[in-house]
Amino acid sequence: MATIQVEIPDIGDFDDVSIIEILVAAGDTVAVDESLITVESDKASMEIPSSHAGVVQSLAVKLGDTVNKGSVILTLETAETADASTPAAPVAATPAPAEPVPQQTEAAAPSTEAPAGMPAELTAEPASPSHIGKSASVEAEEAQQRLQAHQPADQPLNNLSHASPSVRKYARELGVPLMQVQGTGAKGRITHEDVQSYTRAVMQQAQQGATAAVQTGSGMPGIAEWPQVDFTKFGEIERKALSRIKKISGSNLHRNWVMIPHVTNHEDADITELEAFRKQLNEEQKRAKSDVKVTMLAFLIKACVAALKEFPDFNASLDGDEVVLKKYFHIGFAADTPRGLMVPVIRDCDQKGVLEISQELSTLAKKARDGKLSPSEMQGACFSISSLGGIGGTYFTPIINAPEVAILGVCRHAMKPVWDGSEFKPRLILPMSLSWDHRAVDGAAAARFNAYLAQVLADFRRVML
Ligand code: CAO
Repeated sequence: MATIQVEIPDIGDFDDVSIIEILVAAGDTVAVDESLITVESDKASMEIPSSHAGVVQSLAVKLGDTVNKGSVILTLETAETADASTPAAPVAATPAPAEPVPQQTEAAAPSTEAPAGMPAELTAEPASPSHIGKSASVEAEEAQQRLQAHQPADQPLNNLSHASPSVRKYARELGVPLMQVQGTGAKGRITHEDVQSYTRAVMQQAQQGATAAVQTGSGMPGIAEWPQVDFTKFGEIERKALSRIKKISGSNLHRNWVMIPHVTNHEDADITELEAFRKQLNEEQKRAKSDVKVTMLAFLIKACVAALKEFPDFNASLDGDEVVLKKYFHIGFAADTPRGLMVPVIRDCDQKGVLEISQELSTLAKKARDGKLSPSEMQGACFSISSLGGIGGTYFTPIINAPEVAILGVCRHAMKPVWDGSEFKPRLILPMSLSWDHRAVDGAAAARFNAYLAQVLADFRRVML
């Protein structure tokens, strides 16, 4: 243990500089190179870093004091043996009125991310190497050049901000453009509080904008405001609150539709033999007094598992610059319930037969309709199917259920004349629509997926391949 006095080091051609910031207090633990105070001359401001690590015993200076080389800043208790007094570490000068420049220390860094709504060109610059050894005038010129790069054409270059290096560092880390901050300190100096107030105001504005955009569906540049209509002018109306599920699924669907580049490929599957087999299976189930009823959806789930195995890019999720390929086969299915749309998930469909899947399908569909699905029964899907077959329609565009990359929509099958090369034959045709995320897969893969799926449904023995 040793007690040392940390002094102002040789700071070059600067005499009688004023202390404009004290960055530590008695009892603080400081690391080597951690800034202790900020001093300012009429040419530049600079932070004085600590030469040693230790605990601050007492401060020998106060705000506004004038100091020179050798002035004692504070007394430090260190773990090492040292001379009774020692100058602080060497420092680099920062021209006072200039663009923020990186410092050597990492003090006071709550976040490195720019707040939402900040223009990208005004966010933090990557830190550059130390400035030690450069003269204040060279730094001033470099800072001026950096400033020019960011300066909007209509703003005069002499409109420079007045702030200490630590405030500049803080602003840079938050992505705050200092030129837009109103200084409330002495002589208009920008303080930490000014940077915080600016950030708070920008965040509030961004939040208000986002809320308005969600409520009106607009707020994006170039998109017209949502029409505000007094419907009572045109006839009688009734207002009903949206159900909780409608609100949740609505905002998820909106996000997925807006954020995923959807493409939908349509395909017809000949399910003549499969439907005959399904009917036969249900007869057998009845005779066996089983309560399991098999619908086309159970076969579709098995056929989709076969297609996902064949085309693993569809059994995937995007995660930043990576694709997550799943080795499991959990399939979600859209269920229409009185409260709104829900998507229960049948797990490990590759390990289950059509009868087991049918059983689970009807249990989960009933639970969905009764509002009894647990969150875990709606999680973990790799791929979803939306079947409107029991209702009607031909083709539609299902919305992908993020973070999945594809969804299959099927409509009502119909008997159609199909040319077999010599004559038209009546065949039962199932219309299918596959929506896929163009970031994850491309059109050729989607066409192959659909063609394979149709082949499997036309000859279900292929599921075993
Ligand atoms: N073509 C013709 N008939 C079909 C068919 C198809 N593709 N698919 C099912 N059917 C028949 C069934 O065989 C059944 O007929 P029977 O009663 O004569 O046997 C009838 O339609 C009703 O089937 P179902 O709907 O009860 O069962 P399912 O397994 O086909 O579907 C479920 C279950 C939960 C998916 C369905 O009830 C449902 O909710 N579908 C709506 C999904 C939805 O809303 N999608 C849109 C999402 S985007 O808003």
